[in-house]
Amino acid sequence: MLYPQSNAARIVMDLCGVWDFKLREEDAWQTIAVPASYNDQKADPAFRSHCGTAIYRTRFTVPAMAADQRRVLRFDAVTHDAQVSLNGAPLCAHRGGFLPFEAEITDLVAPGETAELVVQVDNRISHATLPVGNEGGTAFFGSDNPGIPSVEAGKRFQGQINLPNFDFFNYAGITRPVRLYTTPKCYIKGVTLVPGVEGVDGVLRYQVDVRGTGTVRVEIIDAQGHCVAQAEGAQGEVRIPEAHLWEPRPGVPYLYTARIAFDADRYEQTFGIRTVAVEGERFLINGKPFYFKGPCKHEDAPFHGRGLDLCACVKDIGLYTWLNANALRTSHYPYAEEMYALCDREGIVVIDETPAVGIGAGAQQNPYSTFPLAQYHAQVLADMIARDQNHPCVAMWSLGNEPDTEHFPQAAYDYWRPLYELAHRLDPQSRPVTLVCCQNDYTKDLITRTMDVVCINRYYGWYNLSGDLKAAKYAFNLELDFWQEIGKPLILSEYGADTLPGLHSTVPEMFSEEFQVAYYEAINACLDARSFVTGELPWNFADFDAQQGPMRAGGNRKGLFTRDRQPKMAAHYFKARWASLNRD
Ligand code: BDP
Repeated sequence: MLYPQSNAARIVMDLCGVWDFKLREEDAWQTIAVPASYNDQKADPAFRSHCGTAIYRTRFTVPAMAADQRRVLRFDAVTHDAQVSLNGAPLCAHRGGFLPFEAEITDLVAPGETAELVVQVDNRISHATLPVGNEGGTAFFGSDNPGIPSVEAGKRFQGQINLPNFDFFNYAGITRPVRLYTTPKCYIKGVTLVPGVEGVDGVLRYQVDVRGTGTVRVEIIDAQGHCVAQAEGAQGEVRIPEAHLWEPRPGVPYLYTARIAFDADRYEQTFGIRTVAVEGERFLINGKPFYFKGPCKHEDAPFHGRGLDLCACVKDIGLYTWLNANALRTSHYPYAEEMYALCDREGIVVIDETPAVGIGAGAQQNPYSTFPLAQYHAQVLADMIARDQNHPCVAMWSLGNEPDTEHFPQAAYDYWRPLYELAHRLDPQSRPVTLVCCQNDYTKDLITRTMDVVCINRYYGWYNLSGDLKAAKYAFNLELDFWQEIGKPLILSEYGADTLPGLHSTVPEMFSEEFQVAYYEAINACLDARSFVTGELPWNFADFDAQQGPMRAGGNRKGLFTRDRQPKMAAHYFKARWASLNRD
């Protein structure tokens, strides 16, 4: 799905602002900011603990000058499910909170007319949603003492609760922009660009999906604004002589633009010329070994929750540069499209992840046969690839995070392997594909080892062997011996220690800033001794909000930065390490 663009042929009208909102049909309307999660916008605790549907309302006028154009309403993300109506009539519905959807309204609202737009959002999570909820189960952290009659009665008293099977706050609402955009009647519907390199030249295969009749013309514009190649036809190949490659930091993330004309329509799609491949134990970008350095993130900020905040995006990517980082995993869902555009420009390599987090975590029974998600998961994967396929920053797809792969290893294989194959089939660039595996009995796991890159989340020295870094190193090294035999590149895709800023100790003990540094020094020493390790992604970039529980004091505190983006000692440690680490 193309990102909305305003140009000589198209208009984009931003519908963001302060909308009407209510948690329940019978409530009075209140004010709410769009885009943003609704949960932290009011002091009322009902906003934070709400479970179920909530209602947004606004009015907009279709510009009279758009009379001859198609008019489309686009929602970049509504978390998690949305039902949209226009002037009281159902318009469209969408399942899943992290990908865009749109509906044409050309024949529904006349130019110059004002329409009422109502969006009902549903924040309920369950075994049938991505991310996965745990209805009827126990909280993600804490056993809830099963079997004690009074506790069981207390759980029944709690009534309906929205238990996440994941460790981030279940923020909800209209979290990304809502826009009305126009196109000519004959229009460009999709653009697929596949860059390649031949000698010193770039070769771009392209395909333009159009509606209506006309001729497609493509011009390739370099970063200085010069046309360096052109072609005619809805699909074909252009050669870009002596191409500048898109290189991750500290290279030059050079971007070209494909300027596309079709009848009266126009669309400009930026792209980079670069190749991505896995060879033996190496991850290659432009044929050169690439080592992933950079913390995993969340879309999370005070007040906004998971709502798009462009200033926070720029600030965060600026801090990646400050850290000498070159990579980011979009844990645990596809991020806002603006973030990928930023990473294209800043040279940050992205591992793009579906919202499949927590499938079967803590499962007593085979989650794959009990809660069939495969078809929906495949759809989400397809939509994510369709949305993000042209971004040069995206170097790998992640099918999901920390599913059960240990207790039902064959069922896990049968579930994830077709998704792996689907990702390769759907992506015209056939980028490497991974699945991020939970700390478990890796000898039983059958699927992780079949991925192009082995990604493992490990908490030796934190959740297990807690505080004992010598034992943590010993155990982690034993596991690394196992993976070395598999002969694939390995990324340590999460590792970390909760740390309270300002808590210091001369003897590094858990939760102190000194311990966080000592923990990373210990684990990194293991990584530095293994040539098949091809990346390190500390957990997490910044402290982030999570469901309350006995393991979470003011959210998850494993950030290298605080939630308001001030560095802990570990941020300085990684800044120095990544400045001198030379593993590419
Ligand atoms: C990992 C999860 C991540 C959590 C992290 C933690 O992938 O979402 O936040 O543990 O516990 O298992 O900090």
